[in-house]
Amino acid sequence: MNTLKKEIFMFLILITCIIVMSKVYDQISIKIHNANWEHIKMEKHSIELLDDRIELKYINNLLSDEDCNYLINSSQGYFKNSQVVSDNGTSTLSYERTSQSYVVNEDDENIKLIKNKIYDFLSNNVDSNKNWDNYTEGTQIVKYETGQEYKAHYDYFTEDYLKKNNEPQREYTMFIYLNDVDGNGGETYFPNLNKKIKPKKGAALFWRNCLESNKCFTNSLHQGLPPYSGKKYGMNVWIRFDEI
Ligand SMILES: O=C(O)CCC(=O)C(=O)O
Repeated sequence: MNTLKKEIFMFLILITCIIVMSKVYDQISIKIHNANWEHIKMEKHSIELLDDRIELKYINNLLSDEDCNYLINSSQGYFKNSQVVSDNGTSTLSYERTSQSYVVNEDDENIKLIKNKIYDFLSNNVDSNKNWDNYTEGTQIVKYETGQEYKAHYDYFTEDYLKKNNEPQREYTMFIYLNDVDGNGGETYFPNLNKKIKPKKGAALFWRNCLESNKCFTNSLHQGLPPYSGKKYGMNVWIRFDEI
């Protein structure tokens, strides 16, 4: 082999080594990353019953800081003005809901891991035999800028809506706080229960909207109060009576 050939050969060996090393490094990083997610998955949440009339529960530490940051960061640039659903099934803008929202990409592997924590909660506390993925609507991230709000409303659908749109009723709601909100403001308020809950990163509220499709609790009336300073991020998981 002349010198030039030797140099080309050595160069190719070097490039191959770099490619192999970078693949090995990627695999190791993925393993470490997944191990961290697994570790976070093991974090223990605690549950406090706030009001038994609607089975309102406060779940501390449902999601980790890393989960919340991931959900917030991966939704940047996608937010649109939030809408409300009218009885004929169309979604419209409303002065009652001034936040922005975004339905997450359910195919994202990290989102799947986060959603598994929610399904674990549902399996351990509601029904261990259901495939919860089939009962939940697309998960919605909500962002409130200072002063934005969602006025008092129910999450369950009216009978009119259910008649016109052949869909199962919303049985439960889970609302997860994705950040801490500075000072006062940004609480979730249940006026009929006289309960005001302050957002805490990773904590969640969980309540029952209806006992049966047409037996819904007016005590589940709730509102998202406006943050007085900074932003509030949350995540809605609506759970139906039947598969959707
Ligand atoms: O922002 C909140 O605390 C509650 C949000 C809410 O009720 C909703 O998005 O339906």
